[in-house]
Amino acid sequence: MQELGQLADLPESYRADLAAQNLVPLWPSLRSVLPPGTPVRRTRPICWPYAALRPLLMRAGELTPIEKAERRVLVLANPGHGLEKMQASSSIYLGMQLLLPGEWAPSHRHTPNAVRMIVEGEGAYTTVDGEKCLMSRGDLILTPTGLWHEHGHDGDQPVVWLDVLDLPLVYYLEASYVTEGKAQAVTRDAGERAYQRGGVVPSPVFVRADKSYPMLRYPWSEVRAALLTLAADQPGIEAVQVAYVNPETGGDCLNILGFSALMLRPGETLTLPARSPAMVMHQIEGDSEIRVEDQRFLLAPADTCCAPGYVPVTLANRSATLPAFVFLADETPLHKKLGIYEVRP
Ligand code: GTQ
Repeated sequence: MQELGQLADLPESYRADLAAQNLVPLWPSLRSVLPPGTPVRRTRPICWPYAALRPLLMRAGELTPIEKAERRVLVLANPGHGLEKMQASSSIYLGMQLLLPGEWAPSHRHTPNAVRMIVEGEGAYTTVDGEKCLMSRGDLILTPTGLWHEHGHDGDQPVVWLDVLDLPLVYYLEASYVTEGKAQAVTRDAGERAYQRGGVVPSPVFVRADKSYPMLRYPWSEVRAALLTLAADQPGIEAVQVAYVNPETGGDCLNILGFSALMLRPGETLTLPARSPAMVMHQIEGDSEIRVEDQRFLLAPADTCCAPGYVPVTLANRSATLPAFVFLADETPLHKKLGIYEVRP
C-alpha cells in the first residue's frame, strides 16, 4: 500500500491557512480512518468478575441513597475506550444496578433502548409501558426506546441486575435524552403470557397486534427450558442457542442490539467465527472459559465480559457434567441494518 504524505510535509503557513478556514487535508489521516483489511477497535477484551464488583455495589448502597442516585449503577467501562466514556464497546453500555428493599427508582423514558438481565434477588419489578414485570434471576426485561419505566422493590434482600443499553451509539448520534414522568398505573397485561406458546399469537377477530414491542419480559424458566429441549431433541446441532425475538415478527426484539442465550453442553467447546459486531457475555449458570485474542476469562455465575468485533471467540464449559448458560448481547441488528455485518471464515 502506497505511503502517503504527512502533515509535517506541508508548509506551516499552508497548514495555518487551512485551519483558519476549518479545512483539513485528508491524506495524512486517510490510513487511520480507512485502515487496510481490519478496522481499528478500541474495544478490548475485558472481564468484570461479580465477586469484585458486588461489594463495591453494596457499598454504593450505603454511600448513596436512591434519591441521590435515581439509578444506583456501577458502569462496566472498557478502558480501551477510556473509563469516563462509560462504554463496554462502541455501541454497548453495561451497568450493574442495585435496588434495596423498599426503594423506588422513579419513572422516566429515554431515547436509548435498554434491557435488564436479572442477576440476584427476588421481589423487585420494573413497570414498563404500564406492564409490571417481575424480576427473577436470568429474566430478560426490555425497556425499548421511548417507553416509560420505573423500578420498585417489595422484597427483603438487595436486588441486582445488569443493564445493557445502546446509550454510546445514541449519545454519539446526539440523540440521547430523558423525560421525567409520574408513577405509572399498571394497564397492560403480561406479554410473556399472551405469547407463551411458540407458533401461535393473539389474533382477536383476525387482527394481529401492531405493537412494536409485544413482549417485554422473557422469563428465564422458559428460555432455560427451550435450551434444554433443543439440546435433547437435536444432539447434532452446532450450537444450542436461542435468540430473543419479537414474537409478532420473528425479528430482533430491539432495533439496535441483539440478544441470545447459549447453552454449553457438558464439556462442550464452541468457537464463534470472527464477526463484525462486538459482543458481551454474561454467565447465568455454570462455569465457562472464554478465550478472546490473548485473553482467557474464567466466568463464574454473574460474571460479565466483552469481546471486540472481527475476532473469533471461544466459549468452553468448564464442567464435564453440568450445562453452562451464557447470555449474549451484541451489535448484530445495527450492523445488519447498516449493511456492514460480516462473518469471516
Ligand atoms: O434503569 O432506567 O444503567 O436510565 C442507565 C440509565 C439504567 C434505568 C442505566 C438508565 C437506567
